[in-house]
Amino acid sequence: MSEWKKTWCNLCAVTCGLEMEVEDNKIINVRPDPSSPRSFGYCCRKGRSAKYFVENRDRLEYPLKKVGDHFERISWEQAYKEIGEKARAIVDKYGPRSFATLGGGTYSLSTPGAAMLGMMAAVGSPFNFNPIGVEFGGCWWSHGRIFGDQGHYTEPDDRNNEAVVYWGSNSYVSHQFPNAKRICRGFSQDPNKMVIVIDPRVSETARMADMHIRPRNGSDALLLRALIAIIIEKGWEHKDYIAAHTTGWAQTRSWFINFDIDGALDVCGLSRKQVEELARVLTTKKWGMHQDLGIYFGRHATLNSYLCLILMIVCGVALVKGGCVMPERVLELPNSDERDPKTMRTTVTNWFPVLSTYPEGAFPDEVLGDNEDRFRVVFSTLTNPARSYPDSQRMEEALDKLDLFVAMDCVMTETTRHADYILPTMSAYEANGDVSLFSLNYPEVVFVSRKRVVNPVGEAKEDSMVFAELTQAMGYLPELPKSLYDAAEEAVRTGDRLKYYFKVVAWIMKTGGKYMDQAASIIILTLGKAMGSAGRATNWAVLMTSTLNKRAIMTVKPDTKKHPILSKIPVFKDMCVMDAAFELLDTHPEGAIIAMADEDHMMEKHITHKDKKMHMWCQEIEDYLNKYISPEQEREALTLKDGNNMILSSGYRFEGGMDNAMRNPGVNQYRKVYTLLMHPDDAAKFGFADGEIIKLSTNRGSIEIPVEYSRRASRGYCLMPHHFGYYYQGKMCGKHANFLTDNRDIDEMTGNSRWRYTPCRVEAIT
Ligand SMILES: Nc1nc2c(c(=O)[nH]1)N[C@H]1C(S)=C(S)[C@@H](COP(=O)(O)OP(=O)(O)OC[C@H]3O[C@@H](n4cnc5c(=O)[nH]c(N)nc54)[C@H](O)[C@@H]3O)O[C@H]1N2
Ligand SMILES: Nc1nc2c(c(=O)[nH]1)N[C@H]1C(S)=C(S)[C@@H](COP(=O)(O)OP(=O)(O)OC[C@H]3O[C@@H](n4cnc5c(=O)[nH]c(N)nc54)[C@H](O)[C@@H]3O)O[C@H]1N2
Ligand code: SF4
Ligand SMILES: [Mo]
Repeated sequence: MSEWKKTWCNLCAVTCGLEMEVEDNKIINVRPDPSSPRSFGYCCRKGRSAKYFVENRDRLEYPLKKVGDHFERISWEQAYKEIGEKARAIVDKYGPRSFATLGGGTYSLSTPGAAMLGMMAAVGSPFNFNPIGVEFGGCWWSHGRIFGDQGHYTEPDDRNNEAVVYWGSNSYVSHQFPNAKRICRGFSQDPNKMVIVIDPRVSETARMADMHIRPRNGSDALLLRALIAIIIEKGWEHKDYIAAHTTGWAQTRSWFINFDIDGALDVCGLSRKQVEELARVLTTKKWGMHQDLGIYFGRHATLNSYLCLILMIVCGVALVKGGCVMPERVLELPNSDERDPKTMRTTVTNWFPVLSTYPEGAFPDEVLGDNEDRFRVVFSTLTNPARSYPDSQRMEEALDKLDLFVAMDCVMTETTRHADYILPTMSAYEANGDVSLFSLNYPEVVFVSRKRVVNPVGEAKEDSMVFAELTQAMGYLPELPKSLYDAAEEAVRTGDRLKYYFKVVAWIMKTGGKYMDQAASIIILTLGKAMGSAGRATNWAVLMTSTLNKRAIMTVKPDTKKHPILSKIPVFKDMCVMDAAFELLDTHPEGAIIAMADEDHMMEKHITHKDKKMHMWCQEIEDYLNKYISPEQEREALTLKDGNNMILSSGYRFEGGMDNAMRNPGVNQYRKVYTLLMHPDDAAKFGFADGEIIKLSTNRGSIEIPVEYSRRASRGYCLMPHHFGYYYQGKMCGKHANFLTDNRDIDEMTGNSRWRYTPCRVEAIT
């Protein structure tokens, strides 16, 4: 007998609601969940193929220890004892700088981060690397400077926008917001709305655009500077808005005065008429912008993200209804400020964090350096940096050099292969309670506590539990008192979790606050065990400490019968509200709307500078503009050199691939997907036949790959996917794009990889 169960897709940040048909503990069918308040009965092809993610013949079932050149099965007890002792001895000898973590959360699974951050605080190391540093560094740094907060970023208000600009984003394929296909199509078909795409090639999204601007690859900085200069030249900037809500406009304006607009547009390969029309539309319509990897992984990534925000402000659409809004967050990470001398920088490359995360390109050099306190102990989870970080060769060399590398995953990967210990963790459909850091609906704040769909394989544990138990094994957390375990049992029995909460707080206070940072682990070890789920307990802890209620936007009301007194006392009312939200989610596997963004007070709520103004001017940006962004310099910088004859997009999204999570080749059965997309004109120029296997080289390596004639590529710009180069059942399928990339080819300001602009050489195999 089969049964349909509700869950949320784990394959991208959107986390669509899914229903899975389960028989004999196997997922046999997947369909979108119409009752999902997140995605309203929508899911994409990856979501429908989610069973390929779970069903993988390389699933990890038991803890493994590397012995010589192979792995041997060991018990969890042995794993914890050995890892705990070794890790602690190294950290004690070389100091906290020798410790780092990779991952800790993906776009769709974020709970493990709580216990992991606790462990890092205990060690005293801030060095974490994860997708925030991979892609959002420049964008969120810019938000930090302009709005004062790195953790909330602008997205289109697609219900009320008159136009949506996709800048360097192929959302029709890659999504990144709920119902992407429906929304792109809806805008495209509505005569009163516009889709504007800024992308050098005819992507699937560009194909449905009302206006498609095709700048030369890598020339976005010139385009942005010229576009804003045109707006100012015409006097089209929104003067009242700027006067009311910003500081620093006079200085910022000077960046665009006397700028050689025509020279710049000539390098971009665009006509002034076309860009003036874009400027006219942007200054007369309410629009939202979704920027993505064409910007984040492009040349001048941080500058471009910054100028996109300046553009929004100049047009008067930042933080206004129908313009660019900021979705609320249940979970928040601490902001970072590199100007604060207390912010720790990496030892070798001197990198700073953005929103508590360091740029991934720095990692290999922080291990391969010969300083005493180089990274020596690394724990990784929910990531595959041996493929997903730039420069697979250097990354693998670094992983091999570590004194102790502990990797967690649900499958054997190119990263786990380098570990001294591999710890098996559950897949999203086996764990309970997981959530996504991202809450992408607007104005609704939709949250979930993902429910178990199938039973875990072998001895797999939840990531959060492993971090909590390892923190104990490393001696950073003592054996907890029986009273806390009893209180947790009672909380589960009676449903009164607040009493338990106070007991935990009291115990932490009794120890002089020493274990404050370990609160998540303490809750996981006690309440998590009592609930039978570390994820659910973390989810509850996350809600209890969320700032949502302080923003006065919660729609969930506390159960006043449950806590007749507490629910009336302001400081405790927050907790009662958030606890009620947990209860609501616990009984609604499809998720629930727990709060509504305050659309009428966006600036007040989301600008955290004391003066509640947007700070437009920034010294670093001014210096950078002066140093690099002129037509002459850019023309020279964009000229191919060193024997290179094309630019490569090292990675792009197609429907059947999901970063490194879709490893089972079954998902792309009967499709030819491991190819280099090349414009037929280029292919003809080089004399390549469609399907011909050619040699593709960069300064870091060479691979062989079949050419695919495609009008989705643009002249001079070829694209290869980043979904290959995995071992499956011991055999490697294709090569990963990161065999060709350089971890030092990163944005100078915040360290994003330049993966959308990799100079390369294509040639026939002789
Ligand atoms: N199917 C699928 N969907 C996914 C993923 C996946 O692996 N597979 N991954 C998810 C993740 S983690 C992310 S971050 C998102 C990313 O989603 P996207 O950013 O939409 O993904 P890309 O395919 O890299 O598309 C970037 C676009 O930028 C364009 N571009 C390249 N160079 C330039 C340039 O110089 N200037 C401009 N303006 N544009 C340029 C490219 O032509 C391309 O159309 O996708 C998510 N969704
Ligand atoms: N060249 C190039 N490199 C890129 C990109 C590119 O466009 N080009 N894109 C970059 C981007 S935008 C991103 S976000 C990163 C992503 O890169 P990473 O952050 O490293 O994430 P993934 O590659 O998706 O790896 C996720 C890992 O987590 C495991 N995992 C996934 N779900 C679960 C689960 O539910 N349970 C358990 N236990 N394990 C799970 C998977 O098995 C996989 O090994 O890659 C980046 N790398
Ligand atoms: S859009 Fe993302 S979350 Fe939704 S079904 Fe596709 S992969 Fe899953
Ligand atoms: Mo990403």
